[in-house]
Amino acid sequence: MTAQSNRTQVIGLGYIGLPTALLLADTGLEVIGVDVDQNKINALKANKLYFNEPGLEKLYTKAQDKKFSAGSTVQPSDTFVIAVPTPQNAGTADLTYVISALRSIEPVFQPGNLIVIESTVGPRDCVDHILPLIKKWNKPFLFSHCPERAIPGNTLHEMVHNDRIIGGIDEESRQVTKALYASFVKGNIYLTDPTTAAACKVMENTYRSVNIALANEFAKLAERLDFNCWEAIELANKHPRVQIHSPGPGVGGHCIPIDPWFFVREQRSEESLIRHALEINTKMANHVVEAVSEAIKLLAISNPTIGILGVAYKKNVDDARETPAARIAELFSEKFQVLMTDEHVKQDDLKSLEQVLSTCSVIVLVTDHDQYAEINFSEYPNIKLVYDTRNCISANAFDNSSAVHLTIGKKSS
Ligand code: SAJ
Repeated sequence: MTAQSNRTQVIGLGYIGLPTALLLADTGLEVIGVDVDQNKINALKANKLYFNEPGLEKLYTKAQDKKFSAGSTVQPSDTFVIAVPTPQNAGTADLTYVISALRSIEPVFQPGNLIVIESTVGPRDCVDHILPLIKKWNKPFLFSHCPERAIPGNTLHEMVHNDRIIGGIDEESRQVTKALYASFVKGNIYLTDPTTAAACKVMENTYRSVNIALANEFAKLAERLDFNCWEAIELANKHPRVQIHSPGPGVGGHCIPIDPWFFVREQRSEESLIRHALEINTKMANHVVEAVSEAIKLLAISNPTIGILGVAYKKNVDDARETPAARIAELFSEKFQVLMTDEHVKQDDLKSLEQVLSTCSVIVLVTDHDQYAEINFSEYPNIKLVYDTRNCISANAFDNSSAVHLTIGKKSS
């Protein structure tokens, strides 16, 4: 019973599925990308990509000369890679899309085919929910969970160079899946079972969430105790066993604010460090709004209009899922008029950067897109206060400007 991996189908052509499909196609494999969203298929057929990621366009152009095609129906294949969203639902991974992908595979599934789940799932989801469903088909199968570990903004590089963890149900599943991934992964490939693979993925994102929460606590302490948190973190990180993360306006994206809940839900005690970290990160939005509101009062800025720079959840990406900018804008809009800008993100309610800079009296930088480091505030005499949640605006940007410049994690003086 060996899947030949001659034809591979990638189900779900999003931030992970499309790059994975193209990397596989680049190795010469026949790859069919499938998505239920006809707009995505139409875009691909019209040679258009629907999200930006360094190197993706070039890879897509190359894939067209290879055996890559996109469509909306699942075809018979040796291998099916599922990379559909698993949103959080009451602390669990919502498996609706995974299950519907499996249902679309069922009619074309042949004995010995391989199914790989790339979507992030809870540690026991493969064993408790996904495998029982496949077993009902009564055909021998190979199965692995190979959680994606690439970061938006550097997806292709990380997909090729990061180590991968493959959790197969048996040795044959592990080896066949390893052969598939080894065709494009240059990092090490480690083999384990599906539950351990899923637990690793959730642990990785939990580690980051808790470490960011710690940095956020340090930032608030720095403001009380009058030290520069950014400098202190840089110096503390000179210690060979310390790696403190960066404070900020809170945490966004589809992983760090979500995946740790898969563990919290399994914890029997209310005293969860992981839950507390998630809450600390969410409440950074309140911290930002309180700090800015206090400064507005102190500086006696009347009728302030708040301009939010950056809506994406992190620098230089076009992804606004779970972004702290949304929470911050909502809190501000209870008291003030708010304008938002982000030239990476496509959203109807956004203004141009120039419009925000030339009309607002208070600027709150939420996302550290490169372009914001080049703003010269002396060109905008209307701006009275700038609050930087990422420590990315240098003092030079305020040469010949009378605006007050505050940074999270530094005491306001
Ligand atoms: N952030 C901070 N301080 C930091 C680092 C990040 O406030 O020191 C914020 C960011 O601004 C952003 C959020 O946290 O709002 C998350 O960004 P991120 O760059 O930490 O992570 P993601 O969500 O883009 O990608 C993560 C990655 N996981 C890890 O680094 C452990 C990526 O490798 C995973 O593939 C991805 O989650 C995922 O899909 O799980």
